[in-house]
Amino acid sequence: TSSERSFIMIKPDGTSRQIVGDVIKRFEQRGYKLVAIKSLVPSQELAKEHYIDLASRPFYPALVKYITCGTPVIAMVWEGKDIIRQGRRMVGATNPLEADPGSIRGQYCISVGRNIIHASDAFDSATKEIGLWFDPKELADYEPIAAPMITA
Ligand code: YYY
Ligand code: MG
Repeated sequence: TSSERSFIMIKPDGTSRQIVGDVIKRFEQRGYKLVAIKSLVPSQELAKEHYIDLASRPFYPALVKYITCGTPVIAMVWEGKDIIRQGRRMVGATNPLEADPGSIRGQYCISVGRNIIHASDAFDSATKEIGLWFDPKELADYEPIAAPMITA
């Protein structure tokens, strides 16, 4: 639906490598609406909970360490038609070596352990992640002036 929302996060390597502007530009220019954004260094607790489904995997401790390394992440909520599925396509495959060259991972990285960006993978995970990273008061409700030129 047009009000579908996804949680998109630039990871510490993406912030460090200064691809923040490009990521935002891609989602803006595609026609998606930025509903919330903040820069923060996540706590261990937050990072662990975000990736809780992967807790039994061997890379989990290294993943949490990387997300909490001290360089900020850029947490965002984007909204628009099919944003969850399209966000995954725009981000590209988990392993950047398998990612489409036009995707964000396919353009900017080569290692699964430093793949620069996160995107929710389904409606349920998007709902969970948005609730985990943002207070409801932080989610803006507004209409971009170009909206009728983006969705008919
Ligand atoms: O959703 P996505 O980020 O594409 O992949 P997930 O399977 O949810 O894994 C989350 C995160 O874990 C991935 O972006 C990098 C890391 N990871 C890893 O370091 N090594 C793996 N073999 C698989 C995932
Ligand atoms: Mg995932």
